[in-house]
Formats: sequence, structure tokens, C-alpha cells
Amino acid sequence: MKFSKICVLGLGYIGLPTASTFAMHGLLVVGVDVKRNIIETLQRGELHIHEPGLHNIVKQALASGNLRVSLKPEEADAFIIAVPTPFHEDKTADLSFVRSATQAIVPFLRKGNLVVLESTSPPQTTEQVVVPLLEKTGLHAGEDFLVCYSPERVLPGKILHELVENARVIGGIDAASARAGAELYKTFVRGEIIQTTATTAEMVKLMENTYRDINIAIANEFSRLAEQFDVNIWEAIQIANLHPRVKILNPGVGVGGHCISVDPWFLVEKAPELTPLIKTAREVNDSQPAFVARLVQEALGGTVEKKKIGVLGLSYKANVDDIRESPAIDVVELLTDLGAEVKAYEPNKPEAVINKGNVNHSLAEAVNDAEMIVFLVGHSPFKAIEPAYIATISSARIVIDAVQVLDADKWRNHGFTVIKLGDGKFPKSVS
Ligand code: SAJ
Repeated sequence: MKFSKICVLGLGYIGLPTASTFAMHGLLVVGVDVKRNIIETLQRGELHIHEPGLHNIVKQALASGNLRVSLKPEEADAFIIAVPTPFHEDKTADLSFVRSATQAIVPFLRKGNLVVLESTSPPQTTEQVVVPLLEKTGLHAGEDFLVCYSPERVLPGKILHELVENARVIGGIDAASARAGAELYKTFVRGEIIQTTATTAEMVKLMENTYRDINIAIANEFSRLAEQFDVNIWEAIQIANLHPRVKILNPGVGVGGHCISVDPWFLVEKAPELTPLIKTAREVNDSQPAFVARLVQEALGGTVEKKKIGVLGLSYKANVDDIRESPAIDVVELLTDLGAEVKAYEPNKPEAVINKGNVNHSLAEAVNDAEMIVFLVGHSPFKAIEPAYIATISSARIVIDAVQVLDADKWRNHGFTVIKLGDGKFPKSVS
């Protein structure tokens, strides 16, 4: 099957890199988003999201004429749906964006087209939600047009590299669909391309993120045990990981972002009686911000009321600007609810808006009159912060490192009391 023009619906963290990469490999690409401000931002040559290298490639793709952005889809050889799948209050998948993007394709669907769903979705969404909507055209899936599910599996922060180099799963509603999908992604994918069924591909995506969630949950639980038994968890994990069949991940503030903290629920939703482990792991990770807030509380003598706390990092993980489902924000909100006066700073999104607590535009503003500084995200530039500099701009002498970002000895040498999550010293180190 030959593809010369494609339409990518959804210009977020996945759709925009995908559209630009196809355009840079010679395809004519119409990038579609329903948000007018996103289209106008891109048309001005600016970007509405932060991802290393993305601005460059988007600018080049637009300048080449191969990438156009628009509010509406148009006829094309293939359509790729890369819209968000958030969850409702009750943790069930909100497929409204998948539905509306699929419906937007309907007027433009022609015989011989390929439709690919990339959005993370509960098992059987492609066959039970997308296909019936597309068949409203009167055309028949498998006979008149082809349908695939191909999950994105790229890591925020490394999207452009992983988009090309990662193995790519293409799940077809039939073998011809899978073959066509493989042909399309061969345009730029250098990793292995594996063809399977649509529902297997949906499961693969959910299983990968669920596996990681469970692994992080056990690391978080180990960090709590470490405090109980006076063990430094970082040392213990490092030693355990020398075993050839053990690979424990890192404890932290909790699991955030729009993927790992959401996707496992899609399995729980479809089969609650079969997924007690998955559900418990989610609950462990969701309760980690409260554990970190308690660490802060204990370090300040049992109460944070009226205490001034400078918080560094609000994004859901290191070196990204994405603050969706961020456990760092949960910590800030918990501390604010407990009466603390929190001033936060997120270097990748200094203008971030949060419901509780204040966001400052600079590191200095966030820490100047603080009694304690709390590192909640392991951003690379935080590693380079000089304790000598902080000692001159802040009155705080207690520092909490929840993400293993500081050289504790160096900070201690400059007169700081440093408490690390999982260092087995909670809360005795400040007593
Ligand atoms: N985290 C820990 N400890 C760790 C690793 C991560 O606490 O050892 C936390 C992070 O701080 C963050 C959360 O987990 O809050 C998730 O971060 P992440 O880097 O593990 O993953 P995401 O959500 O950025 O991207 C994941 C990736 N999935 C897997 O690695 C299996 C990525 O490949 C997927 O494409 C992405 O989800 C997605 O879009 O589904």
C-alpha cells in the first residue's frame, strides 16, 4: 500500500512529533487539532508543549511545506488518531476524544483508506468503539477500509529518539490492516515492527505501563519499610539490583503523568475481579505524596502550620514541563491543606497555575524566606544548584530530597540538614 498524504488528529505530545516526523520523511501531513489556540501557536512557528528537539523539527516540517496544521481533517490515504484518553472521576476511561476524532474522520473516509488509533485505550476499543463509528459511512471495515491499533510507547523527554528507534507494535483488525499499518510506520521506524491483532496491541500497551507501575509501587513500599528498619533504601536497592534477575525501580514522590498513573485503571475497569494486584499498586503509588508530606511534617517538628516551605519542582517527573497528574502538586496541596505557606518553583513551567499554594517565577523567590526547602522533582539543573549559593539567598537550613537529586554530603558541608526519602533517618535526623 502506498501512502502519500496522511491526516494526524491530535497535536499533543504524541500527535505533533508523529506528524512532524512523517512530514520530515517526505509524506504530506495535515496535522489537526480542535483547539484553535494550538493551531494558531503552531502557525506562528511557536510550540504549545515542551519536548527536547521538537521545536526544531516542527519548524523544519512546516517550512518544508510537507506539514500543514488545520482545525479540520481532509481526505487522505491514512488517518492517525492521537488524542488523549483521560479518565473519569470513577477511574473509567473517558473515550470522548477518541469518539469525536473518529467521527471527525467519517466525512472524509474513502475506500482503501487506513485508520490507525494510537491513543491508549481499554482492551477492545478499536474493534468495539472505533470500527462501528467508522462503519457509519456505509463502508465496511476489513473490506472497504483498514483499521489498526498502534500504541505510542515513547518516553516523554526522549520522544523524538524513541519514536524512531523503539520497536513498534501494529495490531490490525485483520492481517491486511496490520500489513498496511506496518507499511505506513516503516516510513520512519528503525526499530522492529511487530504485527499482531488490534486487541493484543491494546493489551501490550496497558501491560507495559502496568508492569512499571507495580515495580514503582514496590519501590515506594520498600522506601517506607526502610524508614521502619533504619535502612538506606537507595543502597539496598543498588545491592539488590546486582542480582542478575532483579531490577527494582526508584522510590519517589509517587507516579504521575498521563500514562502510568492512568492506564492500569483501564484494565481494572474492564475486569475488576481479576485485577486486585494492579489496583493495589495504583493505590500504593497514589498514597506516596501523603507519605512525603508526612516526612516534611515530621522534619518540621510534627506540624507545618504557618511554616514557610520552598518547593522545587512541580512537573510529574524530571526534565519535562508536564504537570498533569503530578504527585509533586499533590504534595504541595497536602502541605497547604495542613496550613503550610508553600512557595513552589518549576523551572520548566514557571507560570504554572495550581489550585493550592503559590507558584513563583524564580528559584530565589521560592526559597528566600523559607524555613525548609523540599526537592520534589529530580530536574538535571537542580543537581547543579550550589548549596553555598542557596545559603546566601535563603534562610532555610533544612532540605528534604525526595528524589535523590542532591549530593547530601556537599550540602551538609555547607551547614544544611539533609533528609532523603528512604534514607532510614525519618524523622530522627532533625531531632
Ligand atoms: N517514577 C518513579 N520511579 C521510577 C521511575 C518513574 O517514581 O523509578 C515516576 C516518575 O517520576 C513519574 C512516573 O513514575 O511520576 C512515570 O514516569 P516514567 O518515566 O516511568 O514514565 P512516563 O509516564 O513518562 O512514560 C511511560 C513510559 N512507559 C514505560 O516505560 C513502560 C513510556 O514508554 C510510555 O510511552 C508512556 O508511559 C506512555 O505514553 O504511555
